[in-house]
Amino acid sequence: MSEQKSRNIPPLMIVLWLAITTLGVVGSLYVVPWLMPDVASNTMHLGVLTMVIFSVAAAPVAGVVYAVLVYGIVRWRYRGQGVPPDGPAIRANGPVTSLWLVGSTVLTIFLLVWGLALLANDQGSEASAEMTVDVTGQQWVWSFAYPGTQVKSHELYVPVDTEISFRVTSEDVVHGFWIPQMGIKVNANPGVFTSVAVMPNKVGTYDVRCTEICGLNHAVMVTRVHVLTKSDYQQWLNQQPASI
Ligand SMILES: [Cu+2]
Repeated sequence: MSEQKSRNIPPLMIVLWLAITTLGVVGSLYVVPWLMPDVASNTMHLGVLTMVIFSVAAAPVAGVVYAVLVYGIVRWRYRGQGVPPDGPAIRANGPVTSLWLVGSTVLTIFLLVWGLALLANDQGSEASAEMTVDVTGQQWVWSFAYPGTQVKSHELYVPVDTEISFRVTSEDVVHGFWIPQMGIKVNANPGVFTSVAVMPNKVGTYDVRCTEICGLNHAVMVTRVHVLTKSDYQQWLNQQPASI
């Protein structure tokens, strides 16, 4: 076998790469969103979009790995006796090493820029929030208080299309306040307040879960968040007893 011939990428490997990459792209576009929770805020929309775009970007890389693996198993299997001889070192192959150096540089810079742009664009804050809800975790229940009122509840109620800041703390150990469908999560630490802001954009009932292992019943430290229309929310607030 000549030196020149061993440097070429076999056509079958390119066909395998194209097929696996296509499969990966189709899977990223259709399977990834299907695996993600419902989308109930713009924050979550951007989260799902990021998952899809990063999966699409990863597809050609995974394509290279599996194409070389499958091709190697089929075509490069050693059928002789004893220890197989080494092939030519890949580092000596200029086109292949340049391709992967340039490819991975472009990919990582793209992921970095995308991530930073998203972070800068989607930072809800207490400053711009239209209302605040106090969230308290304790073993093993969530409590919500609505400042400016005497109302407290164990299921969360919020109005739609309103930027809400959650002021989160804990009565005992570290808990984690998570609303999967809104794409927000922040630790609930005893003695301090952490905050996270979001604008729910879809009326419905979603999950509140604890994300820090906080003791025996951590797994069942769940409740619900009801996103109501603004008038329904006002009506709910007015119907509550002064405190519980
Ligand atoms: Cu927990």
